[in-house]
Amino acid sequence: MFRNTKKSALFLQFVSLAVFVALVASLLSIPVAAATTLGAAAAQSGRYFGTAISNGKLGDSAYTTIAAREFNMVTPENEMKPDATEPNQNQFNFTAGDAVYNWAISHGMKVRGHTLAWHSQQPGWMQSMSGTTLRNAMINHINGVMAHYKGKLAYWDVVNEAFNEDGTRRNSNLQGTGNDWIEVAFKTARAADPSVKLCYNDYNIENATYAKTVAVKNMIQDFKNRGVPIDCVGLQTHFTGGSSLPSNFQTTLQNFAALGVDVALTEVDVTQASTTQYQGLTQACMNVSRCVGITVWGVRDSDSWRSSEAPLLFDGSGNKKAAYTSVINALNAAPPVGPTATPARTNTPAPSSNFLTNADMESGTTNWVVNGVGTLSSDTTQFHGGAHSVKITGRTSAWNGIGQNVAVSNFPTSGQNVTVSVWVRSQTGTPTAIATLRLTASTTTYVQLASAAVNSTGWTQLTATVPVSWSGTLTGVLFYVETAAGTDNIYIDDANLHR
Ligand SMILES: [Ca+2]
Repeated sequence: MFRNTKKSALFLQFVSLAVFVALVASLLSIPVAAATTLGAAAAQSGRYFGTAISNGKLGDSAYTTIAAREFNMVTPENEMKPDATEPNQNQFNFTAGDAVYNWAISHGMKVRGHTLAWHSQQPGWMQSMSGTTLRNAMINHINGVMAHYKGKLAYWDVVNEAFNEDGTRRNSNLQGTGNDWIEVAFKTARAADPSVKLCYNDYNIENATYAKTVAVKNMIQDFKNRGVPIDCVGLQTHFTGGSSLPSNFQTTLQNFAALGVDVALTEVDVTQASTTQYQGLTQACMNVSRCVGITVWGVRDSDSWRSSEAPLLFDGSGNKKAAYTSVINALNAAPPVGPTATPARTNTPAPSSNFLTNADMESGTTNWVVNGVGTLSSDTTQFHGGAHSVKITGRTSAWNGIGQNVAVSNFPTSGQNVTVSVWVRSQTGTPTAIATLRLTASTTTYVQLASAAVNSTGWTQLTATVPVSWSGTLTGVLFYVETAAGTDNIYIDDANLHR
């Protein structure tokens, strides 16, 4: 067991020296060596740099060599669109989507899913549908595709391009099913995979005062106000001659971020790859703390849907263009993340939507899990709201309880406050109920959120706002309700956990 003691001691000396050097370097503000790839440069400030990847080009080694070297996020260019994933109704096909996904994962990259509900690139059978039939087909499509990729993706573009340039809704067959189709899509998506961030994606929403931008902003504000789940906005950022980088681009990003959503540039390409526009769009993202990353829509100019305009960062021969240099320099100049970095956010973010799904327990025990030992059941004799609660019986330890795994992505930084509210009732007795978060990072941390004595004659609310901190990379979050010293049977209902 102690065979490696000497090696360990040497290693510790090395670590001590490295820590000392890093400390001196930080005290003297010695710049860190600039990263030499787009992905590594973006990662220094906690962001990603991605590209669209086409399954048909994965056999092109010049293409895959650049993509594997430069990027750390992948968006399948066409392979997860509705016509690709459900070519015949209720017959799903993930062959091409999986090929891109597997290529990305095998190269250490994350994946943005694109896209679930869109007026374009619908399969033929869907194009001819309308009304309730289409609405149900959309819901079934979201459920079918998201089930396949459940827990695997970083983001999903749930809805794509739903607005006209004048800010009205696009007159699509989906819009024809009712104005609530977008929120139904997002609610369906949240229930299908609570672990993935859900985005609205559109083009020509880069200018803060443009009617379409304002309309999307108003929709997100409305969703936030009413608790419709939405986590992010994708600005496609296709800059053409008639639609180039607006001077208020950073304001646009800040306006969206102020609503409590992540923002991302999702499909960037620029006519003739203008260096000033590429520098400006990158800098705007770096200046907004919730701008989480940039994706260019293709690797080389020859891979672009606008290839005649040479809009990307690599030429057709795979050479880095001047725009590449302006982008990587802006990425490298962004303040690094870490304990010494100054938070760029100055305003308090808007409250997030509820991290918990089936929070009213009206869908039985769906998404609720046992922490430790016990049995969950959907109870119709006791409920705080609706007609159901979730009950746990058979606990053998005080820490056993009713829990739900929460997406790590809901906790972007350590030290933020979360607010909890959950209603609890005992079957007998008056135990003290405790709402707790178990955080899995470099060590496991338990954060007691709220506690109260509960009883069998009524419902008691546990509520509080508390900071949540951990060290290292957060890999798991479990919310659960236990009792302090006993194995009581308890009911919970109407749970809410949000930032
Ligand atoms: Ca209920």
